[in-house]
Amino acid sequence: MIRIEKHGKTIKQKALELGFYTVGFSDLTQPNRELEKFYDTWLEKDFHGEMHYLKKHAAQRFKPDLLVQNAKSAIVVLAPYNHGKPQLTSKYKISRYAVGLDYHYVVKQKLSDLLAFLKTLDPAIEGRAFTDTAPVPERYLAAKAGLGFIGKNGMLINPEIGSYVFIGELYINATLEYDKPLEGYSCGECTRCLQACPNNAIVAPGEVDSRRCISYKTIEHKSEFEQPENLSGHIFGCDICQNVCPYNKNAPVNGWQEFRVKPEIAGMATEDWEALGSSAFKKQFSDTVLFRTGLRRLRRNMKQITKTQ
Ligand code: B12
Repeated sequence: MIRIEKHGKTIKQKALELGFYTVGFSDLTQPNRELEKFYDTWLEKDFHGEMHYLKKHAAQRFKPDLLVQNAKSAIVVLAPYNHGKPQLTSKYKISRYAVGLDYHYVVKQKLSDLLAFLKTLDPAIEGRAFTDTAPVPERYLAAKAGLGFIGKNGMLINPEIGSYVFIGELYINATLEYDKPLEGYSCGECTRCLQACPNNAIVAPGEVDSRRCISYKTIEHKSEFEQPENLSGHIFGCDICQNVCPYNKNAPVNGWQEFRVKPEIAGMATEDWEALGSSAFKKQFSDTVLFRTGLRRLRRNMKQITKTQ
């Protein structure tokens, strides 16, 4: 058994030095049946829509050993991306998390640096870095590590900086002294997010039916739209349920530089988007999350917005 409790402080300090806003430790060895049931029920209701990978890899999600041999702990971090509402030339809206560099690479790189640091403390440490890249219950682990609470919009909300944060984690084969969930924070009586969602995607506090969510419709939905869809002007992602959240009202604009709006995105006029060809798309956007979704879906979304205006 590898025990690194005595290095807990040093590890946290290193994570902050790397730029993470906050960091906490979660135990991976205690299954949470209630959480598993919540997830299974969510899938049974078909709330995942066409995201078949969520069902296919459901077993791995609650068996950390299937991702990292002898997984004992998750070191969970938050990477802020808030730079305020993106100032875009075009009428087409893009959510805040998508206007800068692709976070999968940016956050994973810093997590790899953290893992390299852990290995200097004990060469026997093995681990893997994730950020939206594997079947990991990221919001649950972040809440368990005391980094925030789950809001009615389903988001992990940090009471100090709100919810415009990515969650990342290292699964490692060593034990640590674990953090406790935050106490005393909640949404209270507030239901602004439930009311603001144009498609009523938040079907119950903390429960999102993806198929109704604009983020899902614009990014994950694969085929043409069968019926007129209200995308509220978004061609990629959606921030409505976060924009109205009081915890984000005075959220500091402390996003990482990498997540600043790319000039290529800010400067694109509506006509530029509509005329965008595949080679220019690749050249300008291959380092963003827009590229993963592809130009075909973006064009479909533009068409839908124009049609329903
Ligand atoms: C699939 C997915 C989506 C889907 C479904 C979203 C959803 N709400 O379930 C779609 C495409 C709609 C989506 C949209 C967005 N996503 Co997304 N998405 C994911 C992904 C890959 C899996 C989420 C999932 O499994 N959902 C199923 C539900 C059941 O689980 P969950 O949301 O993870 O967590 C719930 C449970 O854990 C439960 N819970 C927590 N603790 C406990 C404890 C107990 C005992 C119980 C019973 C339940 C419980 O509460 C949570 C909310 O319902 C994660 C990455 C990951 N591996 O986790 C990113 C992730 C959740 N997404 C993220 C982001 C940024 C977004 C968007 C903001 C992007 C955008 N601007 O368009 C929106 C937000 C929409 C919203 N309000 O949720 C971030 C969220 C960061 C944060 N602060 O919370 C994540 C964590 C990626 C990352 N690494 O940063 N996403």
